[in-house]
Amino acid sequence: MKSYAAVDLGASSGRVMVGRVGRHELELTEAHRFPNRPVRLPEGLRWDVLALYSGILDGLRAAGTATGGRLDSVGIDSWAVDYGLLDADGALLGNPVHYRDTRTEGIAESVWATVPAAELYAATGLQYAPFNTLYQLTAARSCAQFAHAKRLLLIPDLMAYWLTGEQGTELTNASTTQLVDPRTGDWSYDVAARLGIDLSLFAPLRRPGDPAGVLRTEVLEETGLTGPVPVTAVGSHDTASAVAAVPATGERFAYICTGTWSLAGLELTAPVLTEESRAANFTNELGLDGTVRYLRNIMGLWLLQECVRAWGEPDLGELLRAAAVVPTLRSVVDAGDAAFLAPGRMPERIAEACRASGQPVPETPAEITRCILDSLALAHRRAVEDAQRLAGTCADVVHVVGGGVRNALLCQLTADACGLPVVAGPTEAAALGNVLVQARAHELVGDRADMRRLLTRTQPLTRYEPRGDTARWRAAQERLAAR
Ligand code: LFR
Repeated sequence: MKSYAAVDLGASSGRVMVGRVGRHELELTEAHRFPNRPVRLPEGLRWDVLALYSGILDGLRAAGTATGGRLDSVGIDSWAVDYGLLDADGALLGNPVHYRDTRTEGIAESVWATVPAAELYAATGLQYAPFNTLYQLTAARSCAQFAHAKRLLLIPDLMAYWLTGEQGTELTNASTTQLVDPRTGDWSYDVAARLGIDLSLFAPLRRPGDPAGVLRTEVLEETGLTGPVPVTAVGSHDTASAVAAVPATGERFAYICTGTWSLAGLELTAPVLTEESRAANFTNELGLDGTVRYLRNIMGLWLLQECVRAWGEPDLGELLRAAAVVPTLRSVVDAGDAAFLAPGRMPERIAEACRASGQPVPETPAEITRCILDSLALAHRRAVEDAQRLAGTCADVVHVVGGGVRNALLCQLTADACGLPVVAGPTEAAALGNVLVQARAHELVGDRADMRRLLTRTQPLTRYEPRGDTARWRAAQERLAAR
């Protein structure tokens, strides 16, 4: 058995997990979990990357305690699109900007004046989201800091740089910048040139499985680990790692990676770059082995997390039990609406959206929670259906992975809405995908199908059969579209 550390940074917490892998074994345990608290500064919403880095060091120390100081490798994944800028000495210039910061408002229009949105989609296959790195970079260009920037490292690559001293740009995450051509897996040189973006800001591309340096001596001292400890590039976009850990047994599956976001779609072998796909705002992000993660971003459990925060953190189990007995589909909101992106006042914003669309206004926390879960299930249905239509494929099963696996009501409603069985699990999909890519680099597992077989054999999964017929969900979808 070999031991791998998976560093998995999410929008609200980070964790270091230890994966023990053998030819027929896969065990995952949590070594350390730490909060990820964005900070609101006068200049805007920022990530506290030093706290994250400290959390990683604490986590590696804890991982070492669990494995007798030996790790066969370390892999890092995180949310996408955000980055740190380095100066000519390799020092970080300022605090990385949070993708929920408002600095990109109105920026997309200025980009589209140079490269029309349709051309941008045909070249990069990326959904429109205000936070795509391309728009962030366009907004950043007028800042004093940017004049001193010599290098841009995406968040997992920044952490890897601090751990190893080596710089690289991991491809699955690079594909979320909107500067990569999903057909070639290389930069979109034409888009970058037309928009005046200097691609030499980025370190050379590396792919999941590539070596990414070894832990620096100081890191070994701080963590008590015995060197050398290699760092391996994984699918450093958390969603790429999570999709790699979807325990599918065949080809005809859809997936929903749940957590702060719901990322719902298909694994394809080639991008879908049609105008219809652009209009439906589907994205073509890159996955393992040249696959395409053809999916739509849905606001996800963020909607509930923000409400729970506003309500002073009530007991979640009780809240979900109360929500389960609220009638289905009383009122729904568009869970894909970017109007819900920014933090704050979420219960009020949801109530306002229901009022504005002439539906019953949910009032109690249970009613609002039910409105959110019904809305998510409906958005899941729409995404799974649209993805199949746009890609011309068929799914027989929906795999739900990530934090939402723990939410049985959401899983059942998703099965009901999609009219397909849902297989829920694993919860820690991103960390498992991260570990499996490291194990594959050491030839402990074979291809993607082999990785998935190992997951199916070792991870607890729950199956939800669809209840009732989907007509009421279809009707709710039509009502929402008509508003
Ligand atoms: C999920 C995720 C999504 C990405 C969003 C912002 O954690 O990585 O895939 O669209 O965060 O980076």
